[in-house]
Amino acid sequence: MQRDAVTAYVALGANLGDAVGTVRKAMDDIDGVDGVRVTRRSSLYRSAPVDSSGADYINAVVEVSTRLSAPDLLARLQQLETSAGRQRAYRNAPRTLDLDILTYGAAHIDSVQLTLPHPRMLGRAFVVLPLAEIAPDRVDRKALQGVSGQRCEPLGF
Ligand code: PH2
Ligand code: MG
Ligand code: MG
Repeated sequence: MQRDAVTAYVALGANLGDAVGTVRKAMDDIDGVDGVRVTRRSSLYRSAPVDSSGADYINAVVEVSTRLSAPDLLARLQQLETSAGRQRAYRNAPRTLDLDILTYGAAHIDSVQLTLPHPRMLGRAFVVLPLAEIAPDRVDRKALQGVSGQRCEPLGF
């Protein structure tokens, strides 16, 4: 039996190489995964590294409708990170592509691989601003105010 489609949100980030091209392509690649459809795309944002180093990041968020389980979705996203040349040198190292599941339906998950909802999502402008653009009801005013001091500007699509 096929599972019902679940709405999930995925954050995209990159700050090595052609970050704009990588994030745009990643949105198409996510849509190309079997069992995953991208239903909304935020604009791209340029943001200052948070607890990280190197160039400014390019960030965005997409909404997906998926029939994959959360662990299967994570595994497919990690394959896309690897295909984009991602190396895991150290925690928060500059990266060619980072794909983080923010929420998966109403699921609360706390496993070694995956914590959902993403524990830091509402404290980061580079997640809160693009998420508010495509899913305003998922971001309250307090979260927007909380990140207002972080540099994060929209670049368009
Ligand atoms: N990702 C991190 C750490 N810091 N900073 C910005 N601006 N954008 C990111 O995507 C980002 C970060 C860990 O994944
Ligand atoms: Mg991340
Ligand atoms: Mg990640």
